[in-house]
Amino acid sequence: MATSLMPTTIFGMKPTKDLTSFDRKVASKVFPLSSNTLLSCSALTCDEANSNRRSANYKPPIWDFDFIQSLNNQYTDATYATRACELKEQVKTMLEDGDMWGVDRLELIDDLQKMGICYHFEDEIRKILTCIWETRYAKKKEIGDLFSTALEFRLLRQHGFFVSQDIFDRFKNERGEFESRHEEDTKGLLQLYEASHLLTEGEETLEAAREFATFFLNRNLEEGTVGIEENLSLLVRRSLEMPLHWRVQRLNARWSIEEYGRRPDPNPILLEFAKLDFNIIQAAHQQELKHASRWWKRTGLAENLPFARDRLVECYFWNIGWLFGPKNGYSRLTLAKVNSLITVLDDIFDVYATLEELQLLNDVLQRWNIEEMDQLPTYMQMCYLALNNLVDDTAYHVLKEQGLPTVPYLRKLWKDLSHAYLQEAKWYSEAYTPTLEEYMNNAWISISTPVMLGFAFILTTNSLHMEDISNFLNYHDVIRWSATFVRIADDLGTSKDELERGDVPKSIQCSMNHSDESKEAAEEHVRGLIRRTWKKMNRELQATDSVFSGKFMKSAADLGRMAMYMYQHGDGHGHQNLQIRKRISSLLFEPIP
Ligand code: LA6
Ligand code: MN
Ligand code: MN
Ligand code: MN
Ligand code: MN
Repeated sequence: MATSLMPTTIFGMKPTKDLTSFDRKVASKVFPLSSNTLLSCSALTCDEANSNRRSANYKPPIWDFDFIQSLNNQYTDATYATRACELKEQVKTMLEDGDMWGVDRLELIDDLQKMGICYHFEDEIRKILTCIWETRYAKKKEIGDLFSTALEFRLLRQHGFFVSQDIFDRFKNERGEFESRHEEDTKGLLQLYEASHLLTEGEETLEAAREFATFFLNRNLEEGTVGIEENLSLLVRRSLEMPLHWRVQRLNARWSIEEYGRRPDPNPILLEFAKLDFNIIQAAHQQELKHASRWWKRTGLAENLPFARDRLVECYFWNIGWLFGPKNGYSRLTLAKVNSLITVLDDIFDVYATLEELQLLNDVLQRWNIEEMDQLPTYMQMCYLALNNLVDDTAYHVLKEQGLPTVPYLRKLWKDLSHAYLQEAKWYSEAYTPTLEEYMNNAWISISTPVMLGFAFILTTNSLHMEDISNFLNYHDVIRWSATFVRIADDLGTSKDELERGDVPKSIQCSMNHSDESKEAAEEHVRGLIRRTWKKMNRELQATDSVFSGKFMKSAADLGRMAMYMYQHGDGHGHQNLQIRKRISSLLFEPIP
């Protein structure tokens, strides 16, 4: 038997298995051999604990500290901002141009949205849509073809104007089916498909529209129907992969700008403005990332807890998706820290710690008495103190900005997370497979979405009140729906690796276990859960009396969209697959030429 570097019999016990070099590296860092720290190994001996530890073998980060600090972006220069201002005024004039009535103007708004620059023109867009809604819908005037009807329907609903699904009735025959003359109208079908994803529960026409459009778009692509030019077929393929309504605007912007540039007659002003604005925002993101990476290095967590994922860039990247806008820099930065600590804490619970250590950690976290910290093993102390510091820093910021004491509320978010994590660790140790419902009742918290949305709510709400915060902690359904998107997307992308290394059964396995489904059927089942949840989320997004502000509702939906993007091709958060590397690189590091 090979000799291990760890003492074999500190408490008179032999390790049950040899330590790998990885274990040794971890052990020597996490449990330096002073008598003081040995005591902190709690009930188990270090040997026994270490021999039971799992490993996920996470790779080092792709983009390290030096790379991030060396980023040097010309677009922070004021001359670019000046040019952007000029262009913005010109685009505004285009929008206000009275001649451009009808479908052209709708397409312009759609292009502004797709290219991620509509936030500059919120007032103008609202004015136009109000005018359309008042003239057409209030007065029930005749409307146009499938293409313009569907486009108008989508834009109006996106902006909170109610339009009934019944406007699609005129495209149906007497049997209530969509008429066959639309089957070849690929452009119209594409708009119908996009519009149909704004459906809410019980909207059968939109459900039928989605099926009809999906079927014939696929057929037309396969048959290469005459009239589909290359650009249109690219758009169709991309939408079938994921509809526009499920995509985060910022993450889709680069692709859309490039697509716009390939059209036969792109407007040069619009194109220049979209590219410039994209690059200016990217430069601001890089500045924020530099701050975040200096913080991450200062914590020393990556070196001291080498079993955990070191994913600062990914953790920051999440937030460019769901916390958009020049005013949200501080929130994006804070949430990068939150995500990094969630990721470490999750690996402590899922990979590294023993159940006894986790029970102790959870006890200490629930009481949150910082003086009890020394009961924990050193590696847990580091995570806990980093968490405590982040909570205090954030609360200090909120106190300064809004005059409100938020420490207990921010702590509560982490306590709930810890509680849900421990539940999973117990299930794992008992080899218990919950039903899907039982699993989801815990898993929407254990995916950490309530923590993220809670921090975002407190940081981004204008004129916040204490009662708003305590209401938040009742976790309205919206929080759960957002968390459902993130949880299911994560399970679809990560559960294969998780089960291989040993982890609690995830949604797919829970579903399989209790219904004798195949894996494919179970995946379809949980994808169905995402679809059903979208209908509820859409209802709330379109409501005029939502409990949350429109801005916060959009963030909650965007966090779900972000997860669908991160896990679209597997584990984009932990596993560094090629697709996510390219995505992060093109959005965060490479300006549009
Ligand atoms: C997911 O990892 C992870 F680390 C997160 C921080 C959650 C997703 C990221 C967000 C929402 P993993 P688990 C920023 O797949 O153990 O290990 O809950 O999460 O399945
Ligand atoms: Mn995990
Ligand atoms: Mn976990
Ligand atoms: Mn209020
Ligand atoms: Mn997972």
